[in-house]
Amino acid sequence: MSVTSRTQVGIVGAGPAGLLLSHLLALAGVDSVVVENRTRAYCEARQRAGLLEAGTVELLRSVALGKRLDAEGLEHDGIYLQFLGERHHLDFRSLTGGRWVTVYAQTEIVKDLIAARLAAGGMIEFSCGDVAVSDVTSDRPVLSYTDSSGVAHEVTCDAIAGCDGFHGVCRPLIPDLSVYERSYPYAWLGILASAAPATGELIYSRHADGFALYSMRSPEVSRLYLQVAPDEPLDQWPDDRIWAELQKRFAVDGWSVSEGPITDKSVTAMRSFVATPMRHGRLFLAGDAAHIVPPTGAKGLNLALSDVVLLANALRALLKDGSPALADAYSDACLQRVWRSTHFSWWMTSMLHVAPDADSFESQLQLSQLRYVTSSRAAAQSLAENYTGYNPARFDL
Ligand code: RFL
Ligand code: PHB
Repeated sequence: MSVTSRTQVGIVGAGPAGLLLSHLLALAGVDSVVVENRTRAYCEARQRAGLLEAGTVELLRSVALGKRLDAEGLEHDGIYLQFLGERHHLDFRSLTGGRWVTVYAQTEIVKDLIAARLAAGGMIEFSCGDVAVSDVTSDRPVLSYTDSSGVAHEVTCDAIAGCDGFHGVCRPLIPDLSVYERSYPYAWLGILASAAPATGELIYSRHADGFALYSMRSPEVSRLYLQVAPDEPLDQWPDDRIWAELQKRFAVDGWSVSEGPITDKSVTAMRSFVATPMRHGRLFLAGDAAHIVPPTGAKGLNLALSDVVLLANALRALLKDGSPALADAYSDACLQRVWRSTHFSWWMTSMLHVAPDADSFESQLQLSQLRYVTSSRAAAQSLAENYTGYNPARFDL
């Protein structure tokens, strides 16, 4: 026996995509239920992205999610690119006519969104089991799950949003899916450290021994990444070895990485993945459920949130005005942006990492490209325009 209920949009996944969708739909007067298989604490602590495009910041501000972001986010005017032991600054504001990026961790966005939804009486079911979706080609698709106290539920919906990430249950429900993918022959070892960052802006460093990225979470917390082998065992990386490798890959005269206790350590595979179409009947995919980019371009979270803006506009038109045009255009509209970000992320990744089979010809091409980007205004402008967010999606308030 299941408890039956009704909502307009059933949302699978309480990551940034699912939570923001539920928030935007509520602003548009559309009901939703979010079903998540992890605990709230797990969702709020999962270490992932840190960098928001200017358009993502503007979006969050425009829908009353900017308060803590404005108080605690760190606005950056540019980044550094380092190669051959020299550090070069790219000033995004002057290159793009005023655009910037903001460091504000995904954990904080997720906390803000959960708090906003619960304060508005929104329904988020955490720690669910047996999450399943059916009847997606009918007008009444069904979202079913077992809640944290063991009670089975069946929610009849008008549409389902698959915001359940790369390993979710929704993407496999789309028949005749075309998949485009690439695995990169390296991974990132990421650490979080209680150490004041020694840099005001992110440093992307290409070193002969591999890529390294210096990022941060706050004036007291550093976030750093090292290129490692794809199957690298974490136990090969005691803290001392990590710091020594970081000092080497970021070395410039008279400067060093600031060290402190490491509070989190993990290895992330690098992959590009695009699945199309992103819609089947009344099932719509958004975010990592449909596409993954390697993190070098800092695009994954920003892309997930842009999908959601387009999806919220489309669902409002479909469910409130009975107009299917935006829903019909949804997949193609998302994919244009997805492919731009996929190209940019691939380009940044290929320019900065050292592939295990790379020869000296490839190294020279990378260095030539880095010299070009740091000496030609047109080349730097292209990087800056893509990095700060090309052509942001707008939510129809
Ligand atoms: P998420 O965050 O994976 O959320 C999906 C949610 O669905 C739940 N789920 C299910 N729920 C119910 N039933 C099921 N069967 C379910 N299966 C899964 C999951 O538990 C989860 O809560 O996807 P979403 O919302 O699409 O968000 C995407 C982003 O998380 C991701 O793209 C970014 O984190 C990528 N990324 C970065 N993006 C940026 O824009 N800027 C960055 O600086 C950046 N850095 C990064 C990153 C990702 C990284 N890793 C770890 C992959 C740095 C790293 C290291
Ligand atoms: C991060 O702060 O986690 C981060 C920043 C920029 C990237 C990837 C990750 O390109």
